[in-house]
Amino acid sequence: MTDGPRPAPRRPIRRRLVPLLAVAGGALILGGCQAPTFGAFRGATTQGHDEFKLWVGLMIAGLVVAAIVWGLIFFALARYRRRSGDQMPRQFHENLPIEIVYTTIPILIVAGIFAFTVVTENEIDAVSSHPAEIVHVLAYRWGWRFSYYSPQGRAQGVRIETSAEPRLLAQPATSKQYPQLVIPLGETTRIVLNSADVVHGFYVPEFNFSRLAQPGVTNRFDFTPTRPGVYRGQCSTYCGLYHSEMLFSVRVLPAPKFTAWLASEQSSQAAAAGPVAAKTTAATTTAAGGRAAVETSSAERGAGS
Ligand SMILES: [Cu+2]
Repeated sequence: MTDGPRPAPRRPIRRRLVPLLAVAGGALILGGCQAPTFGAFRGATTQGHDEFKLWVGLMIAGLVVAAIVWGLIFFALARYRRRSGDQMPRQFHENLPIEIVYTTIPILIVAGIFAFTVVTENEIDAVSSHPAEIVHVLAYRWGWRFSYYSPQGRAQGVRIETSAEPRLLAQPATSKQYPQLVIPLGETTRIVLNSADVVHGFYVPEFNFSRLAQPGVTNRFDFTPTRPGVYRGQCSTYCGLYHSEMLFSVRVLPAPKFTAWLASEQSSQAAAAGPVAAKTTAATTTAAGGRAAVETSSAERGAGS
């Protein structure tokens, strides 16, 4: 008789491990029905919700992979731990089937992530041929201008813009110090985004959406809000001294209220400012007119819908 390696108790460990993995995997899969947000917003637009679903899917896929990897590591640690009387185990250099498996599986995972990402990005970037409203957004140092256009591209005489002098206000983005983009609930608003000077970023966290505002480039995208409310927005690309003051908010109103708001803005802005209507949203309105005139960029004028 030899005193070779003691046969390990295979059955008991496997029996205990299989139900454990099944319970953990089942909890993860069932947990997907009421998925946690994993730090993201659920998305207050249809586009933002698509982004949220992709994010949650990737996080769950990552956790499943992590669970399998950790499970195999701990299984190997427990199953093949050193025991008294052990001898050097059999040594070998390669195992072709295992190498094929551990090369193929990651390739399939990455291909799957790529496919889901492309499909989701295409959904988010798709622009409707019949938007209910068109808003030209002009970013400039250091503010925003929102100009409203009809679906046919006619200016509606409503303009909301930053009017406070550039200085460190350090207020919340939803404060009245900053401009507010108002859009209708459940309808598609086309945003036509430009920059008058340097690269800025148009970012609304609760829409799970950010896009660069670039001089000489027009970016178009749609928002279809699903929840009324007020959402903060900010410049997401460092653009200079008062970058932190490039704040704004988005208010989503039910469609009838939006129509009423637009009509009241049209009449009040026409009465207040004559041919060039501009709404001032801050208490400090002094230099706003001058800055607006300087910053009416050719970019915005050239940006058709
Ligand atoms: Cu900026």
